[in-house]
Amino acid sequence: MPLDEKRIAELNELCRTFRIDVLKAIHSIQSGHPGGSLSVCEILTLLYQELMNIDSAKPDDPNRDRLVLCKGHAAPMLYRNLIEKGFMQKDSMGTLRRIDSLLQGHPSIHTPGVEMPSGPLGIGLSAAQGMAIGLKLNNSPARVYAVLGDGELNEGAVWEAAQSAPKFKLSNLTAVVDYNKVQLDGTTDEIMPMIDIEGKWRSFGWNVIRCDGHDLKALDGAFKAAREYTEGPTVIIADTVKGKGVSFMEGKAAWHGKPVSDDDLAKAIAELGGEN
Ligand SMILES: Cc1ncc(C[n+]2csc(CCOP(=O)(O)OP(=O)(O)O)c2C)c(N)n1
Repeated sequence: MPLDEKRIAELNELCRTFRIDVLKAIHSIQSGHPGGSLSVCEILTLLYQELMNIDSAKPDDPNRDRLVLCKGHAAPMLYRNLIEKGFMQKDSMGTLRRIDSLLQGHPSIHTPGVEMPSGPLGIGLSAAQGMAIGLKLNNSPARVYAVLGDGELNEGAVWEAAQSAPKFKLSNLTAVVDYNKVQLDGTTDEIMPMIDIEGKWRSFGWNVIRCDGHDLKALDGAFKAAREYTEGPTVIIADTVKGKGVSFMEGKAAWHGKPVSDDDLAKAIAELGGEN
């Protein structure tokens, strides 16, 4: 069933509050990655809050869907989603990046709901592929999602995995590229031009879908098409904006890994319609 307008409005409202909560957590510890957390908000929120078959009461269910956040630095948005699904207590966001916290700067296997540690870019798609092969061998209905950054595609290891997933006809694997066109210290065009991002994946044998990565309806349609494609893996190239939702962060590499000051937080919260 496609999402109805009421559910889209609810999920958009969740996204708005998740953005605020993530910025508050990064502000609180004065460390973290705001830009890439905000760009991946709708992708993660739609998957975790609507589409994925996961239950925090049954974290080891062999048939649960899996998600690998390959761009691990966007961990705060992952954590906020896991908290909403009941994997951790509501107030855990305030412990982000603190010593002994479950919420480390990059996803750890010790964090409830995290399927694969990440931080070093380039390794996640191979891990997701291994999960997809295992599930397929077990005839499991579970699906695996790998969420990558576009700067992450500079890593050669991504393309080793991209090359072999079609060989194994992994129709249970969906990669999503958070295509915000900005990396750590510049635009993707400046650092390592993609030239033809869709053509690259297609030539490796993937089913390629392109959509607006902030439009929940478009994303929902893309995930549905991925589920219906049975010949092999699908990649969704999701056009996004780094820092989405906060005007002074949007499209700026400077907000890749910059702490949020008191003033920045107040301005961001005002724009997002929250309370300081
Ligand atoms: C192997 C590796 N090299 C370098 C880094 C440092 N690093 C962290 S994020 C980042 C840029 C990633 O850009 P992108 O994938 O576009 O992330 P997004 O813009 O979505 O946040 C880099 C180079 C890393 N984490 N791992």
